[in-house]
Amino acid sequence: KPILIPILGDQLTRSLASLKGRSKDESVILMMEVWDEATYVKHHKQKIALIFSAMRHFAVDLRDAGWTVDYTFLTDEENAHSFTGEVARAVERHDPSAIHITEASEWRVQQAIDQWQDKFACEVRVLPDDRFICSIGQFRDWAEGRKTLRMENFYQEMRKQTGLLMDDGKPAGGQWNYDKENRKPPKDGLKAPPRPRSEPDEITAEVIALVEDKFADHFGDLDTLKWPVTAAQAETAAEAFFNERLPEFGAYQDAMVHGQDDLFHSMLSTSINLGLLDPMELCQRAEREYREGNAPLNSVEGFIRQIIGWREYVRGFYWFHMPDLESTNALNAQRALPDFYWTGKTDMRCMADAIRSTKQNAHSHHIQRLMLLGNFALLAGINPRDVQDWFLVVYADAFEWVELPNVAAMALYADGGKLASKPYAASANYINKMSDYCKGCKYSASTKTGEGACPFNALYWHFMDRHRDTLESNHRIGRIYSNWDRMGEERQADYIESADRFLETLEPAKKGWARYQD
Ligand code: FAD
Ligand code: DLZ
Repeated sequence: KPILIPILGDQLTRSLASLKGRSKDESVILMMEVWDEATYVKHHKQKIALIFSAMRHFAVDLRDAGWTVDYTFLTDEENAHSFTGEVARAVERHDPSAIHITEASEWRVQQAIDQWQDKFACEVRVLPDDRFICSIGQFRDWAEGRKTLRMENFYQEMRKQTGLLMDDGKPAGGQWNYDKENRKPPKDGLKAPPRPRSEPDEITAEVIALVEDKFADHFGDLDTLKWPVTAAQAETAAEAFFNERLPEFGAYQDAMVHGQDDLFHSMLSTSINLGLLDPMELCQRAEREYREGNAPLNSVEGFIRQIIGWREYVRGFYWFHMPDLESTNALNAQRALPDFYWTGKTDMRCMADAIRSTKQNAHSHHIQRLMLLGNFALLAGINPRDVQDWFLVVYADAFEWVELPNVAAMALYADGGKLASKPYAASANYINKMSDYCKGCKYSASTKTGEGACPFNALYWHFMDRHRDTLESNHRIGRIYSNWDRMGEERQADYIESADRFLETLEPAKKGWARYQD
């Protein structure tokens, strides 16, 4: 009897835990395109096409390597359209001695897998996903009993554990974190070398046609799909990043430039999340670039921090706080998501550009996600459920384990400060400093209230004022209230009225963008 090895859409790694040590002759790999996964939210068209194409390419790759792969296509007539239903059908077909699966990255999927032992007569073995450097259990051990969880402390542990950028037990260059050297404003005409684009082959073209046919009313452009769909393509993309963009990555990590969608970012998140690239190998490679003198420490440390710091931290945080994290709303934000998040129709030039990139590329870079799209939602008091749905739908790299902590906890402070020490709230001043958006905008960044003022200005003080009870005691933010108090009642009222007037103009999103059952 064979061992049945289901491989999920974000487990496309030859050295996956459930494949390690398995004999090709005695294993059947099961891969499943299922309606339930393609529609639990109405994913961006590119995201579905990317995942299906990468799955189909991986199945070919496994077969070429001698594995037996049982692959369910979305259009197969008998498709049960859920993971559990498809595993049940495969159990009938193959009568396996056991099912071995690598733990799911998402809570929702793992909940279903946890039922399998009661459903199926054979043994069900769930293996830890060792593509992550810190296991779920290790994070729990680290987190339990701590009064506050902070990425920086976790990150230092990860540096010590991995030995990355360590010299005789000390951080390379003497500091753990070069964040202060990651905030260079963009100079005029800042441009990065273009990244390699993976042109669709026959498999991808077929998938694109399928998505056009079955998911026509989902958000996003499809003809611009250029994400790597194989490990080899992802490797080409990584190579170009290390050779051409890593040296400037650090300095311009927080910069935003109109129409420059990638800047010096790696654009590797889809490949890492799907399993096409190994995060630890990428970090080792980045370190080599530093040791060989090809890239400065602020770039290399910044890149490594994003991966063994933030990426591992949010993953551990997600499992530590699920399922509560999904419904947390510490600031009691109740406003509906504005329609312009879907249409891009707003006079705020920065928001329009970030949404355009989101629609066109199924991607926007970190600082656009955090300090534009997230910041606006935070200041305007958009309810976390709507914002989470939007972020889960629109990005090709969005899987709940990484999307939810970034959105609910980092961007919206909906966890009340478990992840971040203060809300990432900013007015137009920040956006103007870190981007070229404000120059060509209908609104003026320097005008604080009234006609023509950038909405971020009044919204910022509206937010601070309405959450004073919660935020004033926060030592990282509390002192801004003395600025507020110094303004006097008339000026304060001006800010509040300006923000209220703007908030009244926001049209709530039409139903049906994010979920079928809206
Ligand atoms: P780079 O800037 O080149 O960074 C290198 C790598 O570091 C990324 O590929 C990614 O793997 C990792 N990384 C960087 N920041 C984070 C972070 N905050 N959390 C986890 N990993 C990080 N990332 C996702 O992969 N999926 C998401 O759904 C997602 N949603 C986000 C939502 C919000 C509100 C915010 C603020 C951030 C979100 N991020 C998400 C993190 C980050 O924005 C993306 O990983 C990054 O923009 C991907 O582009 P890149 O590969 O060019 O990243
Ligand atoms: C996101 C997604 C989509 C759209 N479709 C599939 C699919 O048909 N089959 C599959 O195996 N995975 C898919 N995924 C990824 C899963 O929803 C999910 O993110 C992973 O299984 C992680 O738990």
